[in-house]
Amino acid sequence: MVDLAPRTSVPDPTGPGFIAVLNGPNLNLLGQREPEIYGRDTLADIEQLCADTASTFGLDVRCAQSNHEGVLLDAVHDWRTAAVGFVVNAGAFTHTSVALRDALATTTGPLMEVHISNVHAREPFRHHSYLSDIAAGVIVGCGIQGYRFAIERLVAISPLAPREA
Ligand code: CA2
Repeated sequence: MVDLAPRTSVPDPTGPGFIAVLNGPNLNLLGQREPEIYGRDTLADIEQLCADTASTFGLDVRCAQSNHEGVLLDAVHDWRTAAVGFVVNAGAFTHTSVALRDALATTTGPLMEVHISNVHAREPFRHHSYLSDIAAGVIVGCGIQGYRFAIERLVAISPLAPREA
């Protein structure tokens, strides 16, 4: 049976603000295949890195990964007005999904698009993104460090981020 619940590994926070981290199809397989492209880190490593990075700014994370487009849409809808910002690696949906783009265009906080690999050095079909022109920034080819950079950038630019008094 297909499990349509998003995989979440970081519990919902009770704190004042959170960064939403969305990962798309097949990213649950990270660390198991194609290490020459994606490295050896796992999805759990990414989510822990995001939680650690966000915590340095007094923020929590809510993480979701799904292989189902509609599940990712539901996560965006659930968090779209509450999240300080979104870090999204939509995987192959980056190159195909107008629906995910339309959902992400409704968020209150900014969007950072992340790709572990340098999509521009790969096949031509990976060069187009339905998300890049609605994103505040795009980080490609930096491995899982890109997620950390994306959170640092969201904190710098989001009107919903905590500020020094
Ligand atoms: O580089 C990225 O982060 C991508 O978003 C990864 C997607 C790909 O479709 C995008 O073009 C670029 C694919 C993720 C697949 O992940 C796997 C992990 C391990 C083994 C096989 C696939």
